[in-house]
Parts: sequence; C-alpha cells; structure tokens
Amino acid sequence: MKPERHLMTLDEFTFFQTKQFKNATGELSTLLRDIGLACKLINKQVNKAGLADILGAHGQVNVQGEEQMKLDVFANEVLISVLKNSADCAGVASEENDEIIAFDDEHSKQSKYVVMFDPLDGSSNIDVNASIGTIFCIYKRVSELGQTCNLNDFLQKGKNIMASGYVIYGSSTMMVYATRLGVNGFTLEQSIGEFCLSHKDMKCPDDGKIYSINQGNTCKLSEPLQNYLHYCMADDKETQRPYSHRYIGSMVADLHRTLIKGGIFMYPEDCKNSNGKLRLLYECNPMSHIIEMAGGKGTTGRENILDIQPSELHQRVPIYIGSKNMVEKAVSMIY
Ligand code: P6P
Repeated sequence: MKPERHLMTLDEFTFFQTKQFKNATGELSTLLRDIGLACKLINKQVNKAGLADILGAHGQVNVQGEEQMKLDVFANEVLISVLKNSADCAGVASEENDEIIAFDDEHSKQSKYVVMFDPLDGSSNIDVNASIGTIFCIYKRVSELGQTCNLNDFLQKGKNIMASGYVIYGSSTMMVYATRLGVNGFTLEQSIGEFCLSHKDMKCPDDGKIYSINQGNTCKLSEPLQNYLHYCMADDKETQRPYSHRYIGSMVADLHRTLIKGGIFMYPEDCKNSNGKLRLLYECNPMSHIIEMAGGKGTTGRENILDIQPSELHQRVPIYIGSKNMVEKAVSMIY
C-alpha cells in the first residue's frame, strides 16, 4: 500500500509510477533520477553565476554558431558525464555537440535508452537573471542491444518519446516531466536537495489570454501571421481580447507559463528563416510531448510536431504550441 505523506520525492514518485507497468524494470525511473542529479548540479552553478567567474562568453562557438557561455559548457559536460555513468543510457545527442555521442563501454551498449537534451536553453538570459532551463527527452533505442547506438536511435518521431521534461531555473527550480501517464511537476527543496512533487497531474488549459512571440520579427512575418497578431490585439470582450503579450525569450520559461496559465507560444517561419529558429529534436519535440500529454497542442502550422520524421540532428521547425483552442484558431487563420 502506497504510504500517504505530504512529501513525495521524484524518486518515490517514479518508483510508484513504474509499479503501474507490470513488466517495467525501473530503468526509465533510474534515468529520470540521473537527469535530476545532473540538473541539481547545474542548478548549483546557475544560482551562483552572478558571483563566480563563470559568466561571460566561454570564447567557443557551438554547432549553432552561437557564442558559448561558460554555463552552457558546464551544463553540457555534467549531463554527458552523468548519463555516461548511468546504468541505462546508450548515448546522447546535445544542442552543443555536432554529432551524437555513443557510449562504447559494454554496460552502455546493453542499455535500452538514448537521451537528447538542450543543456541550458535561453542561456543568453543568464547575465540578466531571467529564467533559463534544461530540456530533455528519452527514447527507447531502435538499434540492436549490445551494439553502440547510432544516429537512427535519435532520428525518431516525437510520438515515440518515452519520457520528456524540462528543469526551469527560476524563482524556484522545478522539474516537469511527462510520460503517457501524464505530466507532473517537482519543486527542488534546497534544504534536502530533493525534487518534491508540487504540481500533480498538470493540465494545459484549453483556452488562455496570453500570446507569446518575438514581435520584433513582425516585419518578417507573412501577411496572414501579421493579421493573426492584429486579431490578438483587437478589442473583443466576448473572446477576452485583447490578449496580453508576454515574451521572456527563454522557451522553457515561456512554455512553463503557457502550461500553467494557458496561452499560445509561437516561433514561426519568416522571410529570412523558412523553418523558424527552434530545434525539432531537443526543443520542439520534448516541449510538444509535454504540452500534448497535458491536453494542449504543438504544431508547425502544417503538421503535428510529434508526427515529423526527423532528417537531421539539428533541424529547425516552426512551432505554434499551447492551449488547444488557441493553437487551432491561430492555425485556421494563418494556413
Ligand atoms: P529570439 C533561446 O536562445 C531560444 O533558443 C529559446 O529559448 C527562445 O524561445 C528563443 O531562442 C528566443 O529567440 O530570436 O526571440 O531571441
């Protein structure tokens, strides 16, 4: 009988969730615990970034051509190291690395899962103290056990995700993760160093009053998209418009607000970027999986994000994501 208590840690919660699957082996729970450990280590550095000399560009340029902040590098190295030593990860793919990293030790070759992540999304916000986050997703590998994993293990559709999640380093540090059993949020209790269940069975409201887009790009947007933005700003009490505009410029923070309060987040294509900016495999897929498991919707405007067959590791896609009714209304007006 599950003990009823006020405080349930991430490990306890995933343990009890595992018991709901009769042939589960607990490997996914172990992976989530390991990712939680890595993010606690990242959290420690993020919290003291203002004090320690780890602000400012690392001087390197990552595969995206973006200058790497030192915290980016640290977060990436921590996640790779923890997952390489995990009992259940065959390899990883990261926003910060050109290619996949296949772990070639015997234990990793026998592991069933691979992990993709953006180690520190929104890192340009570090030195202005805005919320940033780690985004991850876990897939069952398709390559043969006993071999090193390969690119095909990572180029899977988002609907194959076994678990997805993010950690937001904000006013409090929270992990939100989704499996087909639903979406749950855990707040880091710093005094005991544990992620504790704080937001059970999270649901994305079907409607909302917030639209989130970088309006600085408006002149580059298609006419239908500009018309939709005017719709958001038009006065209509019946449909609770004008909506409020909120844009933090950190996908994890903008989508955490969208998950809790409802709304729509958009990073569409424009006249200069036909696929928008955000990455399919380790940004749009995991966030769409979370939002859809919570009852919302994630689409490129032409197809569901989770149905896309990836063709390369760092491909970009346009994204409209959030409250189901708002996303459907936007897509009907724009496409
Ligand atoms: P822009 C952060 O760099 C990021 O990858 C996402 O977290 C965020 O949603 C987006 O880019 C912000 O991009 O062009 O508005 O600065």
